[in-house]
Amino acid sequence: MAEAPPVKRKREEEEDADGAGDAAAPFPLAELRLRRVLRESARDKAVFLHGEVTGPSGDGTDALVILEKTPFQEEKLLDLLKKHTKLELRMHNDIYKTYHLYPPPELSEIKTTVVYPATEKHLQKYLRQEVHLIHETWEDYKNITLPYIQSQSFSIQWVYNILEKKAEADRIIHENPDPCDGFVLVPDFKWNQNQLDDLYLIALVHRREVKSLRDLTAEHLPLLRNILQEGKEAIMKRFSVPGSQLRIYLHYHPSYYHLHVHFTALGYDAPGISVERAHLLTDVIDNLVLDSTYYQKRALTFTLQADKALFKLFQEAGRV
Ligand code: GTA
Repeated sequence: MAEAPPVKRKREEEEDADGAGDAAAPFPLAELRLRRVLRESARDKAVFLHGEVTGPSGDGTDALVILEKTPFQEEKLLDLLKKHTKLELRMHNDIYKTYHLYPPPELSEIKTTVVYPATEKHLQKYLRQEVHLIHETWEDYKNITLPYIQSQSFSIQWVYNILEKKAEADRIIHENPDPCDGFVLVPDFKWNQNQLDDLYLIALVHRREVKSLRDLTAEHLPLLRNILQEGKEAIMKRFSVPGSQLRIYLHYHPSYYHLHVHFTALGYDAPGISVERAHLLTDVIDNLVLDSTYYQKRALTFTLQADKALFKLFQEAGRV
């Protein structure tokens, strides 16, 4: 894929207005000019677009738009079969036939995620690129990674908005308000809550100084156990999905350096569940019980995109 052209930005990540007020304004989709397709995934049935909002509301501001076909909703299947407007034959051989079915608009929604204004880092994140495995020792973390994430990481204003009830307050599924061992559980951005097949929730901790797995010690065990126990109970209560059918894990590295835990349906291949990124919460708890400084000792393996500044720092240090 060609190198991304420079991106115009109206607002940088670092400008940390709480952004919660933007939610009311509808995104001007009709004024979007497509600049390029960053990535498409036949498997996920999703396409990641870089657009530019032109006209009075945008003035050339960059936007990231993700279009994604959603899973079938069982309760709407009858409507889909009965209300379809057109069934068009594509192929016929003996008893075998394939068709294209054209459903009415209300049964053919496309989940649309918008980041607007988008920074260059948002666009880079979704651009399909070559990836490499990095084996990060604790020394690498201290000398290379930590200074990098302290200066470069994505804004976590959206997390503070949730914790302070400035955004998504009506979506909270469960809260333990303890400032040290408490957290908020909300549906993840990626889940439209229409069906349980792709159930995805996220637990955001109240304390603000824990960036990632690397910061965890036995001191955080009460917090992690609360997330595991109360998160499972809340999901059972609200969605009737038992804990044995949930995949509960942390990402290393996460995109956002404020400790959070992912809860996804076990049967769902959510983005980011691969062995080089996901760490099961139960394993994390067990490791910390065995050794409080486990995550300050062991090397952690993850992937980095070849054009990421962090990858270049690892290369310069001769660690790739
Ligand atoms: N409720 O405002 C928010 C919000 N934001 C900004 C992010 N999240 C939010 N949730 C709520 N409100 O699961 C969620 C994200 C993510 C979690 C952060 O917070 O949806 P993370 O720090 O470990 O980072 O988790 P992660 O997993 O990289 O998150 P992100 O940003 O979603 O990246 C997803 C990766 O999955 C991308 O790199 C992309 O390659 C891939 N992907 C594949 N399909 C999709 C898809 N349909 N939508 C988004 N990403 C997809």
